[in-house]
Amino acid sequence: MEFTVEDLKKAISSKTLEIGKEIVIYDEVESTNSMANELLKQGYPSGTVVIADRQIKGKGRLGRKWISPYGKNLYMSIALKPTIPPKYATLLTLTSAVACTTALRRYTDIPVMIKWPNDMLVDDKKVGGILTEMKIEGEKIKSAVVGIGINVNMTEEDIPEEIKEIASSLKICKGEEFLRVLLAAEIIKEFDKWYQLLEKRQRKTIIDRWIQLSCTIGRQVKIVLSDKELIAGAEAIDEEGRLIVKLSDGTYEKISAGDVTLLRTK
Ligand code: BT5
Repeated sequence: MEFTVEDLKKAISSKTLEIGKEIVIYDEVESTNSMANELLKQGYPSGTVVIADRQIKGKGRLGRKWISPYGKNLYMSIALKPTIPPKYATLLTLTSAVACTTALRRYTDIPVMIKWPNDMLVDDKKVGGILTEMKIEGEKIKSAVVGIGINVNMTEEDIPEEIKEIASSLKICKGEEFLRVLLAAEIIKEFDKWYQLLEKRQRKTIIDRWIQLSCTIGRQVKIVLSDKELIAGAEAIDEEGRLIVKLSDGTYEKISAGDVTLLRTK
């Protein structure tokens, strides 16, 4: 990795309250999410950040893979012990998307948008994704790991055929390279701020900001659920972070997990 923990801490400069108190950087891991989980088990505190230069088994949602070439992108996980009730679990992903998107916009000036629940898009192509994994015990979230993958300096040639149609990178969007250390620092600072709001139950502030940054609300979408497919209008987000959609017969459904494809522009 071209930067050290000290470099990153210097770039963060301000004192974050919780996120980044401990930072561990690896050259190569199977998945930063799995490693963050492992560190939590070993007693590392909530807010520990894990970064790697390459992932051998980078994970997407639902057993999918996250393509993680060496030295180009940001692969980062944040280990947490949230105090929010499990019913607000989806909100942790939305909070993370708000933090990452705000940080990306500030550092790159690219108009990154969020697609519900976890994609960061530029011109409808994916430049980043978030994978939240949780351990729930009874009525409590025992631990959570938020994994953040951002395509930073990948070129068109670096993008494998299987995702060429759907993926992009900050470099492709803007025509210049970005420093991963500065991007990681921005994300950590924003994450600290938004995560505190979540912990303080400021759900409306988070959801309002999410809606401002979203390219999902107001669009016609296709939703693939485990048992069916729906075509509907994306109308709103409820206070648990679920997507409220209006079907052609005028009825509404609340979606808490599923894949969304955007069908028409606003
Ligand atoms: C996600 O899943 O978007 C979550 C990605 C989270 C990755 C981070 S990296 C650090 C941390 N450690 C991990 O092991 N994971 C997290 P999902 O919505 O399921 O999207 C996965 C799909 O996106 C794949 O099936 C591909 O179609 C596509 N994809 C895979 N790699 C990609 C990439 N680098 N850029 C854009 N799209 C990609």
